[in-house]
Amino acid sequence: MNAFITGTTAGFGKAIALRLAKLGYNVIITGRRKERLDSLAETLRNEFSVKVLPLCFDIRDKEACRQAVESLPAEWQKIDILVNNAGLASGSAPFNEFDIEDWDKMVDTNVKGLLYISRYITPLMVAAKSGHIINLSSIAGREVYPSGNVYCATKHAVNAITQGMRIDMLKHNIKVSSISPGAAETEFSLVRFHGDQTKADAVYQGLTPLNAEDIADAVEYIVTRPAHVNINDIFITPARQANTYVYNRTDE
Ligand code: NDP
Ligand code: 8X3
Repeated sequence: MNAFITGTTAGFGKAIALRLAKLGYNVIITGRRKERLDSLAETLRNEFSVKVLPLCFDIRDKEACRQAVESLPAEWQKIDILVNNAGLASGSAPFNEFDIEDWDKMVDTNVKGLLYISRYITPLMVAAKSGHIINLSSIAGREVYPSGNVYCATKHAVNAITQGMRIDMLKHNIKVSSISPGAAETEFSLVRFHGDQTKADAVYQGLTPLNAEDIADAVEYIVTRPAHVNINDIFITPARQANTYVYNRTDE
């Protein structure tokens, strides 16, 4: 069984790759940071004795996505699970002040990158008459919060794409699921705030956020259901989070 996971050099994607390897899947791991990919590949091979194929490319590059999928060796061409995880928030500002380059990054990665990879991989799943696609959405796909404008729009788009995929893939025996996490401590906030650690830390101040293992747990639950069951979405937040702006920040 093979799994293709995008964005495995950090956060959720890395934890998901480790978890799926633990479950016995051979894993195709992707991201832009080659050293991290190579190091993860070594860990996966040593710890779980699975096959690993690291592919280093920028998911915003349509041609690179096409090449990554079309150059898969024969033994990797049956993709049982695709986890569309690579994504980011870039910047936080009111709509009228937001850096347009940051908007481009988010739309190009979270929406267009997800579309490219999925468009190239779904024909392989259709040919195999089986497969499971898991899209990383967010609480931001359900709500919109101040200065979250386009990040929230990209995750709303992910939800629409997930529903569209589910309809069109149904007759091909391909399951489509999503996971919608609330605040989780990964490199996400550091990336959003362009490397400002103080601003990133403030996001999680006074509460125990979700961690990457919590999301790997959700993936494990989704992929271990019986054949007749599809989990449409798992909406998961820290216990101290009610929505995108109401937190109980009372931890020491
Ligand atoms: P991280 O920043 O820790 O990891 C993001 C991963 O995405 C990295 O491996 C990064 O790899 C990859 N990535 C980003 N841009 C590109 C690109 N252009 N091409 C290829 N890979 C890319 O974030 P998280 O693990 O937290 O986020 C994973 C997903 O979960 C995202 O879609 C995010 O929107 C979503 N999410 C996160 C939440 C959170 O609070 N953390 C909550 C809800 C959803 P590299 O830089 O090496 O390319
Ligand atoms: C990440 C969670 O609330 O920062 O998708 O948008 S949030």
